[in-house]
Amino acid sequence: MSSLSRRRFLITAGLPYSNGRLHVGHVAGAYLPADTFARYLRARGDEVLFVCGSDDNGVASLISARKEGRSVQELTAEYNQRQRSDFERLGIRFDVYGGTHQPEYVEMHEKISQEFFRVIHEHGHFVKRTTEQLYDVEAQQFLPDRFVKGTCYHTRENGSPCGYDGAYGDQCESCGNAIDPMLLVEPQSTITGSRPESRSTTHWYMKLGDFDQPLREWLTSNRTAGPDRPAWRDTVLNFALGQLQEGLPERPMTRDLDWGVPVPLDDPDAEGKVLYVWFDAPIGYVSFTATHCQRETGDWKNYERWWKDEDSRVVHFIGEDNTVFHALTWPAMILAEGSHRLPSQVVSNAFLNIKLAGGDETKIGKTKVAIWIEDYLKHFDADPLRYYLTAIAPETRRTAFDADDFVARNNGELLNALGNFINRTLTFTEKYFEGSVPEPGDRTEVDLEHLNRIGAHAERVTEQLEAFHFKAALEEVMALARASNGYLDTKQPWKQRKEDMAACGTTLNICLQTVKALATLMAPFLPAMSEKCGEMLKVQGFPWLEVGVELPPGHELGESGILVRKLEADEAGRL
Ligand code: B3M
Ligand code: ZN
Repeated sequence: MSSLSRRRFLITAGLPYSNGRLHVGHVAGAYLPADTFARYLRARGDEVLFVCGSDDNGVASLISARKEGRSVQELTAEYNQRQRSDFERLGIRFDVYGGTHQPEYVEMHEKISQEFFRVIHEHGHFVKRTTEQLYDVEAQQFLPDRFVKGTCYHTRENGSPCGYDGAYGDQCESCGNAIDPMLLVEPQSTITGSRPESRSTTHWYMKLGDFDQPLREWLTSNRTAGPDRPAWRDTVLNFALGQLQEGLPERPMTRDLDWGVPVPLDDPDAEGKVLYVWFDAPIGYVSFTATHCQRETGDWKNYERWWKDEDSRVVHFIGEDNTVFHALTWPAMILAEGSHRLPSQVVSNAFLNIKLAGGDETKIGKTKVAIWIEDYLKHFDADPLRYYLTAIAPETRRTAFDADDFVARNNGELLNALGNFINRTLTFTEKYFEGSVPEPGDRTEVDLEHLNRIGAHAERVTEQLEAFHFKAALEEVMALARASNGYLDTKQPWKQRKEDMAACGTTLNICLQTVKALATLMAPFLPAMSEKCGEMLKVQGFPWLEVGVELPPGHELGESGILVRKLEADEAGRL
């Protein structure tokens, strides 16, 4: 495999709101592909920082805290911990996991967010406006964002009205458009359920339209591959360029709330106001990097090598409902601030539906049907979920998590193709070659063909990963596993053993080289299984570029063990 030079990647996955548990849709949408990519890059030897943390500010947490009758600090601290633990147990390994209002991160986060705001203000991209806003008389407060809901007034790309009646005051989760709460049809306070009245208040509006032209040029240039990145997904570009057709509107970037980052202006109108959560949340990526650098190097300013250096690439992984913010608003903020790098890639995935055993396919809902990670992990290992979610990844369109299919693929693919090949190879070697790598001997045409196949598959897995096609990359790994079973069946070492022990050794040697290659190639997707292979092969770590480097004859192996558990059909009912 060709060896490329060492690159630098700052990878982010959308910051989960710390007001609830994580479900499989979250994992499939952003965290798993991001982790897969980060693991691949680390194995390749690239310089990587994988950054995430909780989105603590804003109305979502306030609403949940109010519902649960406790303080928002307490609520967000709890969910920050629980989500962090879910990620850890799934093998999603961030280099830093912060939180925009968590004790160790909040100070840096406020400093950098306020600096962004001040600089954009100085550059003249805000306008202060006093307007009528929705006000809940009973609760005695304004109703920004999710404090109000109503019917969506947008028109879909196909020209039909959206009309979704659960649209929040910040965004319609049905059509993906940003919402001006004043335009919502039949608005209703989510605090008291009452119909709000309007009162006047002052806010800072960002003139996003100042960046229509540069954003359009930048996004259009991402249609084709650049020297250091593949073309962006059409789903992201079509949506973002579609929004730009009408030009971006002014958006208020401050709120009448007492939870969030205080507005850093010396202006009486700024009192009692905080930054809009979607203004400070993406800056979380930056501020968590800075806290990490402070911790690791003693100088937070070192964050700049990730965010400002020419040779650093920033890659955002997100769910589709966050596209508008990552492909338009955040880039506009970056352009307005002027010193940070635009993302090199925004990888967005569609939503995941759910089909529980014996049920119908439905959308995942917070209170309705979902497969919670905490529940899943009570019964199953992480890697089968990682396998399944990548195999059905909603990369270009919505797909469904089907509980029966999960069990079927675990047994039919992960166990039968991958697990069994590795298991057959290792137990055979243990039994007939005293658990050490046999001599390669005289390799026949069939043997050499199989070795070449490993190289060819490895090239294709690499190509697909570089293109952010995780599903296709995993399919290549599995294709190699199936071909390897085919090789084993063709060579029939159980027969060779009785006729020609040296020839049998050649076969097993090649099978063991294949196991090592599979362990290398599966590592980004199935880290626990790959690690287990490492123990069984007594190999520490699987550098990506050494996928074709062979285990030397005589190398002693560890003890073989079970790699994949067979699931019973009725276990689908546990999901
Ligand atoms: N907190 C996640 C969501 O919309 C949102 C992402 C912020 S990323 C800067 O569910
Ligand atoms: Zn809508």
